[in-house]
Amino acid sequence: MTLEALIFDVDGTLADTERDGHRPAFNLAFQELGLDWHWDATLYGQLLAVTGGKERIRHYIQHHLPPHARPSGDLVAALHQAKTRHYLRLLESGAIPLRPGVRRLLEEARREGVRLAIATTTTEDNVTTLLRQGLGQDALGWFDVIAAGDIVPAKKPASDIYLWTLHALGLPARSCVAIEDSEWGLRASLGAGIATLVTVNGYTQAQSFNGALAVFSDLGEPDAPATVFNAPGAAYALVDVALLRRLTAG
Ligand code: XBP
Ligand code: MG
Repeated sequence: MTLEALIFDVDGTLADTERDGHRPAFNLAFQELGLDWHWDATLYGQLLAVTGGKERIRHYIQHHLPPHARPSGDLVAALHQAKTRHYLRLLESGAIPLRPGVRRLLEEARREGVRLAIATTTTEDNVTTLLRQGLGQDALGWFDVIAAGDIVPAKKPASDIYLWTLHALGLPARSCVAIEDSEWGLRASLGAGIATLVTVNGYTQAQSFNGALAVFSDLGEPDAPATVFNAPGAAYALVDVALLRRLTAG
């Protein structure tokens, strides 16, 4: 297999965005619309089983609120627009840095001629703002494809967003590697036939990652080696293009 492209998930992978980013943005939107709803970190961890912010709000209304407490009108679109506005403001404040090794691997891939793409459930605005904030204004040009949110009918763990990304890249799955953080994300990329490396975070570390190339704590930095979870003692402490080529050479 020749490695032609890396396809990155966003939330939890490029940055640890959920607990201290999306979650407070949801809570600010609830306040703004006069609702007494509050998603604490534990409840949010449960709600992350539903991908997509609009779908998550709808799930919360249907499964966590008694019938008499459910809003009469359909507030989902208005709530999600307000939440996205708050989330973008959080990103623009610089409050959410890229995870270890992300910039290093992206820059190395570019030097090595490995193409870059994004395949995410979140909105395109959220992605472009995170990339500009974390990598600089010209960062969008690093990516041949940015596939985000509602451009596909079904969100992860469905493989739609990865199949869309492969088509847009004009590449077969065997020429690509995906980087994900969650079980649902892994199922989506594997379902599209894409070899996938997982870097976990606080919300996903206990999930199952059968079929992953490898499971790491993060992508690692030379002065801050990563922990390899599914190959204890493995002699690699950071994820680089050479390792990805080695892991997919078989
Ligand atoms: C994670 C998601 C997203 C975010 C919230 O996406 O499931 O829905 O939690 O973002 P990823 P939105 O595929 O990057 O892990 O409110 O914009 O959906
Ligand atoms: Mg993710």
